[in-house]
Formats: sequence, C-alpha cells, structure tokens
Amino acid sequence: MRRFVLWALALGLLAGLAACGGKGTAPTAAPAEQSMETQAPEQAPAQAAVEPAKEIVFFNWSEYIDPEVYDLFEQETGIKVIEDNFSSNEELLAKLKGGVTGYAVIVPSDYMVNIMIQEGLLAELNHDNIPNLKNLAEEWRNVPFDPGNKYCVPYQWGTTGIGYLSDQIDEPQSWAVLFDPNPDAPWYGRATMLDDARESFAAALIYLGYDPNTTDEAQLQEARDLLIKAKAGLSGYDSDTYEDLLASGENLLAHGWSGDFLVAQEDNENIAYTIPQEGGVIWVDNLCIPMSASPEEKLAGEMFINFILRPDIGAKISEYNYYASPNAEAEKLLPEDFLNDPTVYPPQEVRAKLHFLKPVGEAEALYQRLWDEVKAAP
Ligand code: N2P
Repeated sequence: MRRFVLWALALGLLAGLAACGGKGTAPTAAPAEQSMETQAPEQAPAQAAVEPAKEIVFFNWSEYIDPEVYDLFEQETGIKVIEDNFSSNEELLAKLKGGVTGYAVIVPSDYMVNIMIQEGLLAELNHDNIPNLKNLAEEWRNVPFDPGNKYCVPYQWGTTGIGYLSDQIDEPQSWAVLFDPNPDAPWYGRATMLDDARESFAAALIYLGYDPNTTDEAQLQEARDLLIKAKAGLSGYDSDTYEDLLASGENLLAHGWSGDFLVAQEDNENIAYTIPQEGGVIWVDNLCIPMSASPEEKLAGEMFINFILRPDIGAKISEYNYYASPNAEAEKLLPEDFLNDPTVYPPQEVRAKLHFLKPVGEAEALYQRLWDEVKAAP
C-alpha cells in the first residue's frame, strides 16, 4: 500500500513538473519510485506537486461497478470514491454543459465521447498516470471516437436488446413484441422501454429497417409515431430498475442492456435476453475526466482509472456486472463459462446485426424534440 502511495505521489510530482512548462529541468528518465527514494525532500519543488484529491465523485450508470472496488482503492491509495448516477448519455451531457463541477470520472458511451470532445468537455488524460493502459486489448486502443485513448479509457461493452421471462413467454423474435402492441399478448402493459432517446429511437428505426443513426426527418417522424403506438403496451420508460421489475414478475418484457438482465438472473433464473432478428445496438462505455475537474481531482481520477485497469479489478467488475471487459489481462482471469456466454459475447451472426450509435450532428436536437413528443403523447 505504501509503495503505491509513494508511486502515486511521485507521478503527481512529475505531472506537476511537466505542467510547469519549459523553464524547469526535465524529469530524469529514472523510475519515479527510485527518484522519490533517493531525493531528499527539500530538493523537491513542492510548489509544483499536485496531490491527488482525498475524495472524488464517480458519475456512473447505476449498478455498473462492484462497490468493493471503492474499498480496495481506498485501502490502496487513501482516496475515497463517492458514486453518483445518471440514466442516459444525454442527462450526463446536460449536466456537464450546465457547468456542473465536482465529478472526477464520468462514463459516457462511444458516440457521446465524440460529442463531448467536440464540445471541449473532456480533459486529455495523462498516460503517465495510467500505466495499466497497457492491459487494454489492442482493438480498444484505437477506437474511432478517441484514437489512442487520448481522452478516455474503454470501461465495459455490451448490447441492447430485449429481456424477458422465459417461463412465461416465448423468446421474442422481433421488435414487433413492442412495436405491434397486442392487448391479447401476456406482456401487454407489462413491458418497459429504455428512458433514452437514442436507444429507443434506435430500436424503432432498426425495426423499420432504417439506419439507427439516420438524420432523415421523415424516417425519424415515422419512428416517433411507432414509439407512440408502442406506448399502449408499455407500463413505462425505465433505464434503472427495469430488470428488477422482471425479476419480481411485475413485468414480462423489457428493452434494455444485456448485462443488467444477466445480473437479475441471480434474483430470477427465468430471465433471458435476446437480440431480435432485425438487430440491435452494441456500445462501449468509457472512463473519462471532465474538463471541470480540478488538477487534484484529475490526478485522483487517473489513479482510479489506472486501478480499474488492473487485471484483477477489471475481472472483478465484469464478474459483478456481466458486461464484457476491454481489458485483455482481465479477460484472462474470467471463467470459461463467462467468456463463452453468447449474451456477453454475441456470436458473429448476431454481431453482424448490431449497430454502434454515432453522433448525428444537428439532428441531435431533432431526436430530442421528437423524443419529447413521444414522452408527452398520451
Ligand atoms: C448498467 C448500464 C449499462 C450502461 N446498469 C449502458 N450504456
């Protein structure tokens, strides 16, 4: 534990030195820990050092991390992590654009990383503070929305489809179970859709055979009408407790995220998950630091990201939330049945029908307006 604290302090010192600009002496190539041990304290330019914040707030999706990770991180570094939750990328974006402060690490999905970079909302990561980046699988080192992990580190990835109670209804084959509401179907009035504009529009657009990233207004209006039609068969929109409503038997069907259903199997073994024949969404969520973080929060945030990238911690997180890890070294620690679970790792023929959401530029406002119309409709 002491070793890590020293190492972290040394990294903070180097970061501080680097931030000083060109005038100071460049840090030597000697390993940070060694230089800490051999330097007399009075020789260190104390004014340049950034100390990690003692407490940080992690703004995350709900039930997405094993809370034990916080205890382990605190034991190791002395830094306390407080969790706060958001329910959609748009909610997260609105908070940041509204000038919120106090968040050290946030977890936007792929397309939202793109938008946040363009809006200047993300701080560049100091890779010197994140040596465990080397554990990321090669395919996650150069994602198109953030080449070279300049701003973010992939956290977990998964899919969006339909969860259902397999002891009460047959496996849904099509999104029609939601978009062609039938009062005689057992799940009529006992189904939810995600309270998420892009996700719910994606489901409707995919069902209609359109691109889930379309910017065509006529197609989007058609999708809006379909979403309004579907409301007759829904008990509501929900992104945080839909899996619990299945586990309790209150609902029979839910549009939602793969791992959430798998976790809920612990409460009800009849919960199953499927990607309808028309296809679904694939996404990767990312650990990023908002521009509004203080230097102290940023350093502590980078230490936290580095901790999550530890193989044992990455494996622990996947074992808790049942999402796939982008961490190659963590995957090596995961059991065979996890790695072979087609719900976690969709087979090639399913993968071919999955779409990443992409930024839609100016049409973003159109999506939001049409979603507001869906929500307001009777
Ligand atoms: C976890 C939510 C998964 C995040 N409850 C979907 N991007």
